[in-house]
Amino acid sequence: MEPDIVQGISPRIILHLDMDSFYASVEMQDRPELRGKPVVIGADPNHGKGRGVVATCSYEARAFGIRSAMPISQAFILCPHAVFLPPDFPRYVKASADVMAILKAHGFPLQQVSIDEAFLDVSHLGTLPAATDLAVRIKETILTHLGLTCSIGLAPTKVVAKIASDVHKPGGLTIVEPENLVSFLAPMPVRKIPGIGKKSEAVLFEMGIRTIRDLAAFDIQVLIARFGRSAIALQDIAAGIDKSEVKERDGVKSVSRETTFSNDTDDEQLIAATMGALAEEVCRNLSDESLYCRTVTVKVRYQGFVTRTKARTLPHYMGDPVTVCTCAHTLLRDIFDGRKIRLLGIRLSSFDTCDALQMTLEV
Ligand code: DCP
Ligand code: MG
Repeated sequence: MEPDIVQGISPRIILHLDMDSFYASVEMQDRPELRGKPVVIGADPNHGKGRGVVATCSYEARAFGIRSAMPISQAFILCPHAVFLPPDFPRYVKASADVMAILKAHGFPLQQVSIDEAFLDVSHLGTLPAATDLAVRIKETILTHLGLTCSIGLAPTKVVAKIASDVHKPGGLTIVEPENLVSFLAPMPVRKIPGIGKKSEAVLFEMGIRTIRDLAAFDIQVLIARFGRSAIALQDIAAGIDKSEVKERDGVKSVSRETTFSNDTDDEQLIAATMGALAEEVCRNLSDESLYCRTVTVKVRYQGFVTRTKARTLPHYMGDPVTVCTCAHTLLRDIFDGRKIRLLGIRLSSFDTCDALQMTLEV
């Protein structure tokens, strides 16, 4: 198949932006005395006995071999004199919203994909030089207004733009012209393809597939036998074909989860356990979307379909199941009237970031 350049149709121009060492850079911006130092954000190292992992670290700390998701005890061994800081999530959510506001101001379709990265479809600019000018301006604006650096990739597809933004980190700007799409991808290790993790990489290695070129040239029937129908999309990506669009999403209003008991109940233990499970679920949805909330709402439907809700807005942003569950229990106590319960639900709202899906999941 031909890569994503069809004669007569202008190739799309997709911009992918990813902030550099995001949490660490925000801390270094807020505290100038940290700049230039190895800074590690994550669990308390507790003099090398700490449990938990590194969330991220400054590029100065990366020079010592420290990486995201590494045990904090190992990071302490690699660089005991690093500055270790606990994460300040509400601060990062605010910085993320500031970055997204700068991106949104240009009026192009925007898709935020994590706390520190987003796609913009800038095809309407018409030419790569115009898109490059915009990328330079975005980098300058983020640096001037927020004191933060980012890396940008410009390419005809989302996948290639994302791969490109990572090539010259930190502070990079990598442009992949449509005619260079295939040669850009070909020598890269397969792991560079978003979605190929350690496990898939190992399976591909076993099959003798190391580079994206190897993947593009491999017998599709053998790939399908091993990976199922998704092998077709995977091989397309390896060949530079990726039609996925930059999907604008409505601002999230709430994240909620509710469950209907198989039999109406007033069993306190069952109600408490269900509330705990609901709190876990909604908090997982929240963290999947990089959100924090302030308002917890409990919904109770009694026998006979009478429904009551009660909400409480906390003074601070939070997103952990313990806080949510404690708050939900207090609210339930306030509205519980002794009747048997048919349905129980928790909703979280008042978010500090604006770009995510509206989600209501039925159990
Ligand atoms: N993060 C985390 N745990 C991970 C990976 C990331 O908590 N295992 C958090 C901290 C990061 C933020 O998400 O600052 C963004 O993730 P990135 O993968 O973009 O990493 P960084 O922005 O920190 O570094 P880079 O410059 O490589 O993008
Ligand atoms: Mg980043």
